[in-house]
Amino acid sequence: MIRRSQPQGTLEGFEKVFVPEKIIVTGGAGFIGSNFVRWVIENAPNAHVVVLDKLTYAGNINNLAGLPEDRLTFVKGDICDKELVESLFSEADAVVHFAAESHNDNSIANPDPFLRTNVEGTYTLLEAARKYGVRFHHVSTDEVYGDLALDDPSKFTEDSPYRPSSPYSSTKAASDMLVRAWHRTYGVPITISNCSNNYGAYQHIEKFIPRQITNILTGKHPKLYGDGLNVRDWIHVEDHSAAVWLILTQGAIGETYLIGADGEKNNLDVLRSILRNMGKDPDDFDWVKDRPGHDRRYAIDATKLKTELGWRPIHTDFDAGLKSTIDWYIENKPWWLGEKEATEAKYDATGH
Ligand code: NAD
Ligand code: TDX
Repeated sequence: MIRRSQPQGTLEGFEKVFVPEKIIVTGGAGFIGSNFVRWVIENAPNAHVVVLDKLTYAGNINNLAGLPEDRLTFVKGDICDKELVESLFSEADAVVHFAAESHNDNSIANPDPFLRTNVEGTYTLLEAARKYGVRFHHVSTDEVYGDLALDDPSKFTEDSPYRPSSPYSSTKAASDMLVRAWHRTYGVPITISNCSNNYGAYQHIEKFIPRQITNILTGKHPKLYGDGLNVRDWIHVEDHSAAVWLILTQGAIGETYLIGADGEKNNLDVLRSILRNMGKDPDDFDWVKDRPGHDRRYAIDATKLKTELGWRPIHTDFDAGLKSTIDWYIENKPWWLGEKEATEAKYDATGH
């Protein structure tokens, strides 16, 4: 049964579980978006998914290959295209908004598309949600909270202050603020999630883990920034997808939930695990110059998501998840090989 959300945006008078029948997934041809689409098709048999994706360098239509055509509609387009967005929203119950420029290093080299897609794009979607009363789940990042010191015992919570460091994270922070304001001022029925670093299949090879795996597979040295001691809180992408679905369907309107799986590891340890799992010498990598403004440590306290919505991660063995991710890149060479040269050329230009 469709529970169409109302502009007042409270759960009052509504059933506890929101069951959308037609969901727009922006950025559904990207890494996490396509995983979420697969997750919905496998786990929500009554839902029809409409993917809206511009197919930038990071989007790949093949990420959705093999999914049933009667459950999925693909629309190639820009989230900044108001007319297109309105035509899709006029027929949808919910939107799950993944589309973004997502890579910190790219944002440092050229912030322009980050402002446009992450800020103006989110604004365009919010206006359409306001017009058509569409439930809006905004997918964001823990990077909006800045970073923590290595010796700080605390973790990010929903109450941590916003302190973004990079052009990427500041545009994501701006988008979170827009979403909150559209809820408070116009009553758009929103939820927000801020997740930690994802890993798994279909992740673009510009990102840390797949870059190192594919460097090894093409005879290049892995590259480690700075002193290698920066900590990221790793979560398997399937655990992220399950959490987003839970928040969309059972989260309280207007609320923010942090998503993380207690996966803190420093980059040096992750790289050595990759090298070990691929039968290489654990010191066989290059130290390269640090990222400007490089966040030191991220760590998520997911207590709210666990206690209020009962979420638990399934992929709790990082080494097992890493092994299956390595296997995926070995088995799916045609998926990434054509991108490798251009991706490394971008890094060469910045000394990374
Ligand atoms: P990605 O770069 O792999 O995919 C982004 C997708 O958005 C691509 O398919 C791209 O074509 C599409 N896109 C970009 N600009 C668009 C536009 N203007 N209109 C329509 N589509 C457009 O990103 P990802 O790693 O899958 O991240 C997805 C979302 O999750 C982002 O919002 C990101 O901020 C957030 N997030 C990512 C992580 C992570 O570890 N990767 C962690 C937390 C949150
Ligand atoms: O070659 C590399 N060597 C290296 O040491 C690359 C590409 C990265 N790094 C370091 C930088 C970071 O400390 O590894 C860490 C992870 O880097 P990225 O994969 O670029 O991720 P990060 O900057 O942490 O951001 C990611 O997590 C949060 C996603 O890209 C964001 O979209 C998400 O919001």
